[in-house]
Amino acid sequence: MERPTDTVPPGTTDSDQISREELQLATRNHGMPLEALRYPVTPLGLHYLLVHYDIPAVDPVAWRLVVDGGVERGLVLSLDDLRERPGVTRRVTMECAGNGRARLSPRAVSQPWLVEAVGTAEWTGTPLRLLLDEVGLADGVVEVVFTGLDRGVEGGVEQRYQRCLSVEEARREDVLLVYEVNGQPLPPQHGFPLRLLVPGWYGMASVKWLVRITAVEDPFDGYQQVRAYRYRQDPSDDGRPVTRIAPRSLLVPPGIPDFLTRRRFLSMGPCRLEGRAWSGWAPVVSVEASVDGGRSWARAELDPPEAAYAWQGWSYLWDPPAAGEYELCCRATDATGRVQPTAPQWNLGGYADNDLHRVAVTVTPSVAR
Ligand SMILES: Nc1nc2c(c(=O)[nH]1)N[C@H]1C(S)=C(S)[C@@H](COP(=O)(O)O)O[C@H]1N2
Ligand SMILES: [Mo]
Repeated sequence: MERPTDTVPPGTTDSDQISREELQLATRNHGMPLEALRYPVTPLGLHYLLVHYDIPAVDPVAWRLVVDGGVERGLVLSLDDLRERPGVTRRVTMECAGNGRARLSPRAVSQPWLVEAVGTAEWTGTPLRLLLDEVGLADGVVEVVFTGLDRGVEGGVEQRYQRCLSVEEARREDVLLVYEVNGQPLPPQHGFPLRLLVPGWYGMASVKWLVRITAVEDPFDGYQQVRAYRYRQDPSDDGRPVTRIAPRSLLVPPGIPDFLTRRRFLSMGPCRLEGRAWSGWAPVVSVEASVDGGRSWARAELDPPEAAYAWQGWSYLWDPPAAGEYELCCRATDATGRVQPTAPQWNLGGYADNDLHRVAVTVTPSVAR
């Protein structure tokens, strides 16, 4: 579904051209090259990256985490204090809420993701819940606010990057304060020395460069909570908050790419299409593949989930009947019945656009070497 009216709301564009501002964001941040879908755990450096402002340079010796607000016993913790607490490692797929944004029309002028803002990592940290139990939340506390060290101006508002969770969500046993990824200390760009990890939610909830956790008795009204990350149809609409990850599946583009267009060339013969599928709401229960742009579908083989919030592998054996042009796509359904739509569901910020991943392929009698 394209936007039903022909007006272009503020902050969006209907131009086919990517602006210099979008390019500037796209060169600072980066997606996961789709061939990296082959790895169950994304090698560091291939995991997608999204940084709103600047990457802070943090001295780990001087760094402290402050836990304050409506708590019985406030705490100030060093990195060593956190590392001495009970540790857990979880395999979690993270995806940016703006993934798919650049395919919408009009599109929000922001990080212009196509489909590649995703990655899966082994995150190690200590459960937030244990820390909240230790400090003791006061009776009237409704939310917990997480503050990053990074500062910037967004929508005309100077701010630190901040997000909140309800007490219930913050006390989920799988929410972690993370200091390692794939067995190494967090690198600067992924939140060194400490980040929040909220499995199942879009990436904006997992605050990086964490310095403060504050229990609050009034709903938090920070920019990233009440202005950004809302599903809205027009700027006057308060919208609904963006929370969990909608189901999506991607496929490893088969064959070899054309350098500029990335159209694929594949020689005749059986080809195992493969990819990954995930949902933050529930496990994926089926993936279907199509080789005719979504007109007809066949059930793919789906691997069982390896961890509660990690993507699942899928594959489909395709034997092209003839040389020619094909459009491959895939579609995931999760256990709640949520399924990927065949066309975008438009919203102003370009969030959670999980319509089909389409890959154009030319099947040739043989590939030139
Ligand atoms: N402090 C802080 N935390 C942040 C952000 C940020 O800009 N600053 N970006 C958020 C967004 S929008 C996403 S999608 C994820 C990206 O995490 P990654 O770069 O480690 O993949 O971090 C989130 N946490
Ligand atoms: Mo994001």
